[in-house]
Amino acid sequence: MDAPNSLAPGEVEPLLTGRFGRPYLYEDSCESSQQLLDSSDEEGAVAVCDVQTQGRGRLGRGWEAPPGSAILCSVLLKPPPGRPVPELSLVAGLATAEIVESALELAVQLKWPNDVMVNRRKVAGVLAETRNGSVVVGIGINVNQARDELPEEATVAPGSLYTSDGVLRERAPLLVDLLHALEQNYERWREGGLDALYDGIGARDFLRGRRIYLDGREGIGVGIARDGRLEVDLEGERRLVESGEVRFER
Ligand code: BT5
Repeated sequence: MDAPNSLAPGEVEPLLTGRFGRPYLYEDSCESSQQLLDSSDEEGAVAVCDVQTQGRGRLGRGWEAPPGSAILCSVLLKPPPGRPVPELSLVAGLATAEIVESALELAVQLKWPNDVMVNRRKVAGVLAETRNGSVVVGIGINVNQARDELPEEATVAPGSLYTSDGVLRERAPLLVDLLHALEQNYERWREGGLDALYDGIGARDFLRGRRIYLDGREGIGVGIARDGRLEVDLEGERRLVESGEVRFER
């Protein structure tokens, strides 16, 4: 790609439009951007790494991306006490889906609880971790990886924006759009809870109507409930799932 493709502060900070991204902490290489923030930082502080040596997924899993290819960022949030933290995965997932949708001009779906899907492939993932009453929300978006640069052993088949439409992109404008969308969705969630975002989430529900597997049983995804849980139908038994992993038929 001819265009500069750096996420260094000089490329990103001049483009920022809102509160999120200030301060903007950047490292060429780090273990995980999740480790660069803690509750002493102000809300909206963002950490970005060009490459992570120990990128984290959920449930002790890893997150991998070659240097310079992806967006790997963490955002510090200070939600009001008592608010359900897992909802923030959906808040951030929706923001990610919205900006990927605008970039690709393709439909983007949310696979509960934290995967962003294009053409049945996972192009982004979200990880929400609590820190002393604050929440560090990590977002990884596969931007310019070619197919052979995506992990081979993945629970959900991976894709990138590049494998979706063949376009190599500058990452800085995408990151700035992401921070803007996240700030807007987070403010709406703070005011009105998940209900305020439900239309956008429900309309992109990947598992709705899909054959799924949960705890060794087969069923159908009914959909993301208004409280953020996933409703499933396991051979006639309705269940609301709080957290965990739901597999689907490829
Ligand atoms: C996630 O976990 O999807 C959350 C990913 C969050 C990553 C961001 S990057 C910035 C911040 N800093 C971090 O250290 N983490 C956050 P999960 O649903 O558990 O998915 C992890 C699984 O996805 C792994 O077991 C792999 O199979 C697969 N995987 C790893 N890298 C991937 C990639 N780049 N694209 C798609 N799938 C991947």
